[in-house]
Amino acid sequence: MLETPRVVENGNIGPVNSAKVPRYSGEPTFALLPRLRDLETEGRTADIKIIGAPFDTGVSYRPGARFGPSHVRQSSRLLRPYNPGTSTSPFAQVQVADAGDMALNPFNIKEAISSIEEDALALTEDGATLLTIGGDHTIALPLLRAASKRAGEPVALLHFDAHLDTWDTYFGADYTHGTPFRRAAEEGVINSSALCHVGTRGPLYGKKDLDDDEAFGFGIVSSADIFHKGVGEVVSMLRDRIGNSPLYISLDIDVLDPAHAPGTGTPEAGGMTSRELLEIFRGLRGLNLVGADVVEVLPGYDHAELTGIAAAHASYDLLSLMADLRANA
Ligand SMILES: [Mn+2]
Repeated sequence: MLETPRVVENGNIGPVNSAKVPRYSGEPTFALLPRLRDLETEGRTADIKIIGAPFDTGVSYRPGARFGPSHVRQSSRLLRPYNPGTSTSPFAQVQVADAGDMALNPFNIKEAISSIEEDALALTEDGATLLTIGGDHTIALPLLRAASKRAGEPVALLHFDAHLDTWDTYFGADYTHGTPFRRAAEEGVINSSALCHVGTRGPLYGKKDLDDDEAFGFGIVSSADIFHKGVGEVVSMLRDRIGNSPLYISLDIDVLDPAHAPGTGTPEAGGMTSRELLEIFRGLRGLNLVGADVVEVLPGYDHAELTGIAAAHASYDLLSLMADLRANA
């Protein structure tokens, strides 16, 4: 690491210095941040860790999210250290590092789910905040289990997605990318009074899908609501619903319109723009964000890095919220 010139502010080791090394060269850690293992070699650790979860054995339609982490990292090379959207320098406020990828069994969903929970707990043992890049949405269940264990209570959830992901089973399978939030509700790892889907749209199997979902405690701010009410009103509704609860944000990139994120597993027309998504995130500043994931990026269906760039920027704004919260704690 010492031979790579880096931006260092407030004693925090930041991205590769792009005035000295062009951003398209070298290994693509997220936002060209240091690797966690390099920091640990120097006896340091990180306040915020970015971890890849390359797993897509839970998908029902297009496969390929196992290649999401490496694609989002590659698409994150152009991110710069200062975020004008929040007027903060997240990588200077706290130490942020790329922790690499989890090693997940592609032939055994239950084993992979257990591995994700164990790895998430190990990475947060020192109090770090975790941002996980998937992977299909199956990974949210073990991440929510770990987040609620660390929080010591069920966590609030803002779930950005075209879909509810509270279905029961698919082809008899309990653990899929369409069922994580029903399982999380059944297991009691999410706070039934502080749950909301954001950006949902598209056809359902029937009205029962919505009735079941409501019974678990979920509110819905649909994609149409965002269009009709606007970002400001949506933000204030979400803030009211979440309050001061420990909050987990799960972002399925298919919440964006396919025009903004074509490279995803189950695309639906009529989604929000990436501008709306980033502005909603910025409106959540100060909420007690304890963890987040960004899932369902499929490079095989992406074009010109559209989806990868949207996921990288969404991740950057989530990191900005986490860094600001920790710096002002
Ligand atoms: Mn999903």
